[in-house]
Amino acid sequence: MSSVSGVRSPVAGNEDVAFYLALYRRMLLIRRVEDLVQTLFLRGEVYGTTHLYSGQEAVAVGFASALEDGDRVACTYRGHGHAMALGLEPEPLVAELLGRTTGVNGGRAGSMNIIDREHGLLGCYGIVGGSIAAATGAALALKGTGSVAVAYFGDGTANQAYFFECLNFAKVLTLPLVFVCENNGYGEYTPMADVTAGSIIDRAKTMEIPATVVDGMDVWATRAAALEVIAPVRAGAGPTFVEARTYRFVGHSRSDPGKYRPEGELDRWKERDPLYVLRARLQEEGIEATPIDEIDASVEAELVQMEERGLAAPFPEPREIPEFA
Ligand SMILES: Cc1ncc(C[n+]2csc(CCOP(=O)(O)OP(=O)(O)O)c2C)c(N)n1
Ligand SMILES: [Mg+2]
Repeated sequence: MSSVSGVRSPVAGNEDVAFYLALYRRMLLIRRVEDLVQTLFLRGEVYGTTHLYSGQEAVAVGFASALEDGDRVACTYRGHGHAMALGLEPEPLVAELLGRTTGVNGGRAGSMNIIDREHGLLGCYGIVGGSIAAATGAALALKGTGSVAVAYFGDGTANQAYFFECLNFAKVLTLPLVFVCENNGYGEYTPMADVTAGSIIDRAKTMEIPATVVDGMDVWATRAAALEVIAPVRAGAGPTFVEARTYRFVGHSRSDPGKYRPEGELDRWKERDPLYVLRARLQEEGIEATPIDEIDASVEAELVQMEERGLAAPFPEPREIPEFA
């Protein structure tokens, strides 16, 4: 797994100004790429469906910043942000969604099936719970190596059979597995509270898996939590579980306007937009506005280029469908 310069620093206390700014740039890139993807989707340029990550950036970026080469990650269909947080550049991601040969999977995977082995991404799984099962298998292979597997999944996934089976399996076999539940309050159009008995972390605790809740809108908090909980997993202590409280700023998928959400809820969460939270923190750390504004401008320029180049790239040739006996 090759690291993106500055975005990964898996040792606590090793951060410098360039590292903080790189975190900001990566979170902003994720947000703006998702805006672009939505625009392209509504223009009919994106094949298949999309599930955008806007609002949840601090989870993927905070956790990815604490990972090392050799770690493996499985995520859900809401995976564009995870792929970019791990180090995939936006251009091959956007080209993939446009179905072009320059896409990370040659234009044949699309939004829900992205794989990026170079950065440790095993896959984005359209089947709810698929990411947990894939990461559990990876953790089995990684046992004793010092590397960890990370399973990202949503709150709705915590009500699935896979969830309980994999937690149990990981605990009994002392697997190096980090469960990261991204609790955004909804599974499709259903409020999580209406369909979930008790607390999610208590489900892990009852299996004696250490479990903690973190503010998923604050990249400082997610990074600190990741550094703290992953260290013992790496050392062989077995699985750990984190529930990141977060919110998606857009609908579930495609052009869902999210009308099922109570009035004012979105605005309240937007007050804690992870980009604002990070910007404020950067200024507290003494970083001036100028380099941050420069990042904003450079991201906009990058977006224009990636759209132009993506749309100009060729589609893959159709291949013969193999015959099965
Ligand atoms: C096994 C399975 N059942 C149902 C679905 C349909 N489905 C797609 S997304 C989704 C909601 C999942 O919610 P959550 O786990 O909270 O993730 P979020 O979309 O909020 O990130 C459902 C039920 C599916 N893809 N796979
Ligand atoms: Mg959810």
